Order: sequence, then C-alpha cells, then structure tokens
Amino acid sequence: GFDYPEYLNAAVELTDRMVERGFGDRTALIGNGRRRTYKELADWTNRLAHALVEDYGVKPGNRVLIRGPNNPAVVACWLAATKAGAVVVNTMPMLRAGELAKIVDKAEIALALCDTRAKDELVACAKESSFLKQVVGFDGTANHDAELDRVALNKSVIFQAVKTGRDDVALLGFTSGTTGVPKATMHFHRDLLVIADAYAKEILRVTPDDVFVGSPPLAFTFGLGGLAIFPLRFGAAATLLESATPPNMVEIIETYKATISFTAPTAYRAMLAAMDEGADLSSLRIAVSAGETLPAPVFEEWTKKTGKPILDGIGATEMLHIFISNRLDDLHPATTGRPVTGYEAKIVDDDMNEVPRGTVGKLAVRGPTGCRYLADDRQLGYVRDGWNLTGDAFYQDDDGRFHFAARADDIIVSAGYNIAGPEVEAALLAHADVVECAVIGTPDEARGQIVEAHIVLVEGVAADGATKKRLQEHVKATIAPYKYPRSVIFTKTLPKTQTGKIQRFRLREDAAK
Ligand code: 3SK
Repeated sequence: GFDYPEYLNAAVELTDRMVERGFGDRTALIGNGRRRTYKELADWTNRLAHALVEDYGVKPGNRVLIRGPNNPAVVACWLAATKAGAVVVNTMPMLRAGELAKIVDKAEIALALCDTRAKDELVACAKESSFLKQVVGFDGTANHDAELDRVALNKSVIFQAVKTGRDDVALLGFTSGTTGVPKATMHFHRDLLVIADAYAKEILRVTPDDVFVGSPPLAFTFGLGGLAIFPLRFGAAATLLESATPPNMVEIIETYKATISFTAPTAYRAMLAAMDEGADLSSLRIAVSAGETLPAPVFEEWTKKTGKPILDGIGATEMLHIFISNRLDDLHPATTGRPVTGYEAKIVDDDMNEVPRGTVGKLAVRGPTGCRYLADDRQLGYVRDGWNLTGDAFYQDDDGRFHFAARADDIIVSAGYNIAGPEVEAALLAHADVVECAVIGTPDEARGQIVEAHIVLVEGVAADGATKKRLQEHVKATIAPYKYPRSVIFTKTLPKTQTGKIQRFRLREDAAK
C-alpha cells in the first residue's frame, strides 16, 4: 500500500520537503530563460502563498482557478494555492469566456489567478458570473511584473502551510471527455503523490538526473503529472516552455538534453520526421505516449530509429494519471501492458462479469486513485461495484496484457460485423500517405453503418479517387477486408479536444446532419 501521514500537504512535499532532503541547489524548473532551484521554488511559492492568504483572503477549501500557458509561474501558483489549502482548478489557456463560465459555475470559484496575457476572456467571464469576484494577474513571462508578483515580492519565504488531511481535496480536474459536457473530478492530496510513487517510480524509474519535456497542458492531469509532480517528487528537473508544442519539442530536447518526454502519438510521428531532417533525440531515455493508443507502426519506427523505449499507457482524468502501462522490461507493440503497481484491471460484460481472455469487453479498473465527480450523476455510470469503468473497450491476451480495442462508442456495427474504428485507423496510419485519420461509423440503409475514414494526407499527395482506392486497397491487404473504409473523406484537420484527443463524436454529429 501507499502509506502517507494523516496530515499531508502535497505542495509542501514537492518543494520545502525536497529542500530539507538536500535537493535545494538542484534545478527544479527550467523556463522563461532561467533555471530555478528547489530552494528558489520553495521560497517563491511560500511568498505567493502568503499573498493569497493575506491579500486575497484564500481560506482552506476555497476553489482557486489558475489560467495560463505552461510556464514556471503557473506551477508556482498551483503549488502556492495548494499550500494555502485551496482546491485548485487548472484551466487551459485556449478556453473562451463561455467555457470558463461553465467551470466557474460548476466549481463555484471566487478567485482566479491569471497570466496577464490571457486575462481578457476571464475578465469577460467574471462580468457575467455570480461566483467569480476577483481575477488577479501574474506575469508568466520572464519579467514577473504583475499585481500578484508585486504583492508577493516582499513576503516572507517561510510559510506555515495549511495542515491539510491526506484525503482533503487538492485538485479539481475538469474533463470534457470526447463528448463535450464538462465534468469535475476531485483528487486528494495523497492522490497527487501516489501517481508519482506508483507510475513514475515503478515504470519510469525517475532519478534526480532526469529532465522532463512534454506538450500536454498543465491543466490536463497528464501534463500536471509529467511536467510538475513527477519531476518534483524525485528531485529531477522539468522544462516548462510555452513553445513546447509538438513541432518544437525536438529543439527543447536537444537544448536541455531532456531524458523523459510526455506527449501523444501524433507528436512522436512528427519527431520521427524531424529525425529524418537531422534532429538529435539521443538524450531521451524514455518516451511516454498516451492520450490516444500508440499505433504499432509508430512504436516500431521509434524503436528502430531511436533505439529507446516508447511506453504506451492509458490514463484518465478521472483516475488522475496512467494506470495501465508497458514497462521498460516488458515492452510490446499494440498493447497497453499491465496495471501499474497498486492498480487492478479486468475486462467485464454489461453485468460486470469478467469475460474470457481474448474477448473484447469494458475496461474496469480500481486502485489508489479513482473517479469522484463533483456533484454529477455520471458518477453512477463511471463507478460500479467499486470499479471504475473508463468507457474503453479492451481485451486481455493469454499473457494477461491489456489491449485497446476502441472507445466504447467507437465500435462500428456494419452488416453484422463489429469493427473497431481504431484498428482501421492503425491500418491507415501504416500507409506513408497518411498523417492522421479518424474512423467512424455512418448510417447506411443496407449495412446499418459503414466505415468512414477522415484522412489528413501528407503534403503533396493528391486528394483524389486514385489515392482513395490506394488507401482502401491498403486497408484490405492489412486487416480483414470487410473492415475497409467504404467512405473516405480527405480533410486538412481533424476536430480535437484541448488535450489533443480526436473528437470522433463531432464527425459523427456532422455525418448525422
Ligand atoms: O489520456 C488521458 O486521458 C490521460 C488523462 C490523465 C492522465 C493521463 C492520461 C494519459
């Protein structure tokens, strides 16, 4: 088990405790043109925490919204608010006033801390909101010259953090999932540490010499874990550069000799393409892939070209982070691997009975973290008999490894055949002409549904009948021919969530119009 003291403040463990443990002079955060040590981070967050309590009246349990692109100031605000006993709601900088309003109302947020460059939408949201009273700006650039920075400047670097219980809520992770209606998932102080002590310790074997890089926003718990909690828990360093979008990650890896990367399969494809242009990824020790299942061709190419492991894993905002993963010594293409230490997983039917090995069913998981929606009836659908039902269709092979089949709603039933959309996508992605694709079922009189592929082609490939035919033939030659896409639509972009997941439901909605 994971034993934590009854009173535990996760932010203290990630900062002041690290200084006590001798990491004070080591680099914690890299960003805004400078490196900050653990001691500097502890001092900074203590000053900010004083400001939150003394100048902005933050009380334990208050929800505090944070908005800004990935940079050290966002991490500092998150840690400071957590030290002050607040429940933090990290939000994506791309959200508009209307989307922010849904979060503010759901979480009843009175105070927001906002990178001044992203303030307009939040101020617009505050004007309409009966909850949001104050939007306080911080400077997310190198200058640190905004209201919050100025108020915090002369505060003491010693702060008596709020004595939170290990099961006090520390974080509300918002997820719109792939269906669009936001839900708030509650996570405790101990949950923030357990994901490091389980996944990051066992699977990544993080050491203080590691340097993390990644593209997921800190507002997505995949990013908060990979770019803040995991490095800080083990005395390692995190690069937090606003430019860390997938095309630029390569440069960051080269500059800072990053050792562990966190991103999604499409970004790994882009990085492989950059290698063809001479990019040097040799500092990387491990590539973590999640968000979408990792197609076998990307796994193979990555392994061949870099000689380094690429670890596919499945996580969920509801579970806080990754709970099934490949391992450095147990690494196979087209499998998600086995449960992370502390977690159990099984495949069940609609009545929660375990199905035989090899049979596709619903993925059920339980462990030290789990789904706790804030005031939301959807809790009843997510947790049954103590097991979390993630909405993914999986099967377990004879060796006990878990294999992704589809999101439950990505199964296409065509002329009586059950076809997993992602399997057709994997076949298409293996073709050199395809950059990205999404496969859905669309209504068809004769077959009930037919397989429809939305495809982004490599630049220069003609979006014409000949390409369509070539790709259809390729699918027929790769997987059972009845799975080939009868309908093919070429597109420039695919609809995605803020966290980069393809929103197949949008394509389905459009198809139904
Ligand atoms: O893919 C996800 O949804 C996810 C969510 C939270 C943490 C990690 C992951 C991969």
